[in-house]
Amino acid sequence: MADYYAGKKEYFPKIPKIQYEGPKSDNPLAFKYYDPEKKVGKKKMKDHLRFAVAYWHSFCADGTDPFGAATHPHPWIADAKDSMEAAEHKMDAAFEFITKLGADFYCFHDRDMAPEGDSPAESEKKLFTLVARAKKLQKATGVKLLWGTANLFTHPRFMNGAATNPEFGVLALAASQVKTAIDATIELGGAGYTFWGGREGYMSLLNTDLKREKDHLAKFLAAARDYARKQGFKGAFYIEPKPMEPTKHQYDYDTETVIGFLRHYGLDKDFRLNIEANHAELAGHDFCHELETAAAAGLFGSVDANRGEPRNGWDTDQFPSNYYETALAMYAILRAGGFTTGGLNFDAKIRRNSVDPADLFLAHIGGMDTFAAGLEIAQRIITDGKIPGFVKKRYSSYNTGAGAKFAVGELSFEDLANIGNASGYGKTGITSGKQEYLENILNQYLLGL
Ligand code: XLS
Ligand code: CA
Ligand code: CA
Repeated sequence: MADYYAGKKEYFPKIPKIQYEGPKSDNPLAFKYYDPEKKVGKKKMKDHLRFAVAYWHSFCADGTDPFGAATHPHPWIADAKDSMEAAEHKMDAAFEFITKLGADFYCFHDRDMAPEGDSPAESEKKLFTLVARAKKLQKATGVKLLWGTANLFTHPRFMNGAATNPEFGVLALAASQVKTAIDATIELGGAGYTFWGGREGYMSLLNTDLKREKDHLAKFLAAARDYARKQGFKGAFYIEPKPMEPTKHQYDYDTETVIGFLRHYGLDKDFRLNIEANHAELAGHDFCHELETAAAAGLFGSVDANRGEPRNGWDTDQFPSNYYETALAMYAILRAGGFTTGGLNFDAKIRRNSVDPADLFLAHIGGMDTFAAGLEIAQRIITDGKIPGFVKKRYSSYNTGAGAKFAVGELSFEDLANIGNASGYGKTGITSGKQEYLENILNQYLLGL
């Protein structure tokens, strides 16, 4: 690590390596709950949480919003002679940041890492120049790639979609881009590859053949999978649901919709869900609802860790700070068996007016602490056993006798009706759900931090 910094320009010179100092620390640049080596249950915190920094928000976004100019001038592009040198400096800054923060992973889009060229071949060359640099930096720092992806939404050619574009030519260009992004992901040892269908949806049904577009999307995904597997990629493919924005309706609306789509097209063996908290909210769901839904289908994969602003109807991508939400999320994740290829990717951006150089660190520290606290609380729920025990007991009438027979499909509908007729109404079903009792217990865990 010392070698890595030797002789290099530092982009965050005033920031030391972030350390764990515990809940009583008043050092803003220290972890209060995230203690990477601490064991929680059977694994270390860092292995449970697998934190990743998102290249796009942290090193490309500059505070621009639809109403105003950039507010985050990036020092790493200021002294660059051209866009390739700027991309190199940005990468150095990114690895310095990730290393000082102590996150183990990062995620990127092709166009975050390298600028587009004048032809697909030139774009590929540019990307691979940067991929070679990233490979060296990964080796020097120990930082790993959680997943790669292709940006199929920024360029005007994708205004009518990428894999769902009514023009075949655009779909083919999307394939060329995804092929290169998959190659880059493989070269960097990525544990996964994500598809977020930014413009895979529609603005109006008056100009859209919905069935054809979904069929094309499925064919595109299957072909991309086959290519990656042929190249030896063993990682997971993720679909990231989002209901809208930038389109009015996206085909990967929410987790349940994506599960139906994957199963309908036979893609559920290779594809998993990458669930984003803010997108869950836009779909009208709790974050933990989306996680539980994916886990129930055996398709849970990875997480884009952020939060929305409940009073806004758009994708604010804020850093997580609500440990009630992260506790319930980690409870779902632990019960799903935890992460294998996936992790917690901070798909989040600092606010437009967060203009101090330290703000990017503070945002990530807060996000990591919030998830570490969530993990500890989730583990407490499981170890203490009251809540899972209650749920188990709630369904216990399906464990023996006729209930057990029903659960394995051994009773006909007439059998069921006969059992109902024989039992009569009585007080059947008048049983407390105990929600308030359970909420009070959860609060005890939360406050006992
Ligand atoms: C945008 C998405 C995007 C994906 C990756 O809303 O969250 O950033 O995570 O393309
Ligand atoms: Ca995301
Ligand atoms: Ca988002």
